[in-house]
Amino acid sequence: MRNLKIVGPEIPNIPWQDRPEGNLDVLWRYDQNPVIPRDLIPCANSIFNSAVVPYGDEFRGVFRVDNKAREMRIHSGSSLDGLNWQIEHEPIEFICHDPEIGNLEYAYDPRVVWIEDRYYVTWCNGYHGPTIGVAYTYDFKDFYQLENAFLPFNRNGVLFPRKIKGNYAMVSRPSDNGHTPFGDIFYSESPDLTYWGKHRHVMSTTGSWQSTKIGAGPIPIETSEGWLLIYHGVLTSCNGFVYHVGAALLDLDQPWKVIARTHPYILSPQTYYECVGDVPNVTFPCAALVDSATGRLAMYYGGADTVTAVAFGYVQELVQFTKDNSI
Ligand code: BMA
Repeated sequence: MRNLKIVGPEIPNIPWQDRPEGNLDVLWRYDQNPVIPRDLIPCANSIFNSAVVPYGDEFRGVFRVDNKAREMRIHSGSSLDGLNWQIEHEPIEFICHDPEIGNLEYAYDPRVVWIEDRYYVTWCNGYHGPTIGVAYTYDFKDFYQLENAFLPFNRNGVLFPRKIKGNYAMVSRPSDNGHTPFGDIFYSESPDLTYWGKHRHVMSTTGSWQSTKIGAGPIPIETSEGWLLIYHGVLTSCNGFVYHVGAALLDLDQPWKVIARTHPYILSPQTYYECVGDVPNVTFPCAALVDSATGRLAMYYGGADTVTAVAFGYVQELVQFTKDNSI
């Protein structure tokens, strides 16, 4: 994969640690994990499933904070190095044209993406059940909320970083109002981020670690071999759901066409902070920084619905691994 072309910004100061000697995995964990402890800000019960982006030569993010009333909220945050974060003590209060939409019930599992001239945020938004909230910001201070993308019930709405054939594009996971014991990934397009259609099926569940449900994780990464989509896959064990991480390659022009998809997982709950917490055995990725010059990737994921952790890898190796180990 030496000649792989990666589309995206260069991030020379991307958080990084070399693969530990003897480690043969395609992703390896930061040895100072978790980077965000559950109690970083006073109101927090837990801070996890959060999204970060480069911002000038700094970093910004939107963080899932479940507060001590166990309400799910999202907060803005900033960092000089992508590892040490300052998170606002108050949740984001969206500026919204319509109180019907702006009336926040709950917000969780944010994703953030730069498209053309601004950052967009999507998240699981309570509107008579979970659906996909959409907002934009220029500065991570003022956030402007748009229409919800879909009817309930839906989760894991993840925008592509550019329009595809002139339309905004999103993958999502239709679900139910509870903990959803099923779920495939679908693709949709919109000319204006208000009206969504051209719905296509992308991937179903298959065996083992991705047998109960799957959902898109970080913003898809554009490469010359296709969109690299990191996603979560869930197995139902006799002790509940187990959340793993996998990867797929999607066609660049028709992203509902799957080119390859990992048979083994690429990360699973194995460390203390992934196995022990409010919901045990969860690795849940919501963001990936990629330095297009080197292919270095820093993936941010929630551990056990409690803390935020980082794993590293190379996009070139992930693409090769996905092709070599496809279902
Ligand atoms: C999903 C979402 C995630 C969570 C996961 C494991 O349904 O609610 O936010 O990490 O369950 O509890």
